[in-house]
Amino acid sequence: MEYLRDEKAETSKILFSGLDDAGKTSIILALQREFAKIANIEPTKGAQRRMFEFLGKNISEWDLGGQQTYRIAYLKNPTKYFTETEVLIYVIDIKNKQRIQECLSYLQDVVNEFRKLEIEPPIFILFHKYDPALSRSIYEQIDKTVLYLKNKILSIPNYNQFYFRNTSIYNLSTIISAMSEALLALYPKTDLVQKTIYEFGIKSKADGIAVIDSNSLIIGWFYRNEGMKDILLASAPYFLSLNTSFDYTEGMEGNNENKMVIQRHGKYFLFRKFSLNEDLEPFYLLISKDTPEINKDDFNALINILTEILYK
Ligand SMILES: Nc1nc2c(ncn2[C@@H]2O[C@H](COP(=O)(O)OP(=O)(O)OP(=O)(O)O)[C@@H](O)[C@H]2O)c(=O)[nH]1
Ligand SMILES: [Mg+2]
Repeated sequence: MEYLRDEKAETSKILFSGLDDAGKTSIILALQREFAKIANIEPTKGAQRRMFEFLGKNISEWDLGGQQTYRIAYLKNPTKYFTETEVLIYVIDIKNKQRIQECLSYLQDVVNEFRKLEIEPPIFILFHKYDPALSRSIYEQIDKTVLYLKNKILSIPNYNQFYFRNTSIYNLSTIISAMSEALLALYPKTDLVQKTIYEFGIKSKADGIAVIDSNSLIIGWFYRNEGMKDILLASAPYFLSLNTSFDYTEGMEGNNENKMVIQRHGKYFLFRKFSLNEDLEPFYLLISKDTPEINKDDFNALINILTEILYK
């Protein structure tokens, strides 16, 4: 892992921006399943940086506190804050109609900075606080605001890199899929990985598959219907937590296969740890199927192909 950490070219910068109170830090904490910290969250002071690894790349994550004084400071010093951005996550509190114009205006400011810096990173617009179980009239209102914002944003001239997602920290799968997609935008080989996992899904007669990394980010998936997708995305991080709590048995290896199986609705959900490269963090396969086994040869073939794609 060390040789990668030293390699500057392997670091990608991902920026979280938006107004104060939008939910940026909450999203970052939700991804880490730090729900207790979200309960006591304070406004972020200035830029908070964190490094983590994703698919062998170092990701430098910048959480730009959104209070007005900070926003002004970032715009005054664009080379410090916006330079070399490879992905922007722009978070909008979709429930706060009063601040929609302010929100659009700041997005425009950020896009202008990108233009000046001559970069055009993909911008993932998160319509955030799109919480589950709201009343119908609230959803109707929110959907109207979303539509209005989409139109406005798509009419920003000469910028064609907008992607829209609805998210809520109360629906973890929305956070995980939006963040995974944003990070996968950094990888040219994403389609190949996806195709490989898809083919493995068909071959193993799976109902669904999610391959995640140790931050519960999804690197590839396969599912036969949307319901299965939601189950897999929502449960994968909890399988990961459960797996970590059992990890103390690692000292007793022997025939420890590092596999967990749950039976539900006549289906089996298997969770399995695997490595593609000894120097890097492991990955995890979550697969739903009719039998509690995975064909060893098919699984080994999957590992070989993924290694080939990602590390050769
Ligand atoms: N209803 C709802 N509230 C949320 C959601 N995500 C975050 N919040 C709340 O929004 C408030 C602000 O969240 P933060 O994560 O601190 O917002 P921020 O964008 O980091 O704010 P700054 O650091 O000031 O820029 C907190 O009270 C969170 O509990 C969500 O999905 N739904
Ligand atoms: Mg914050």
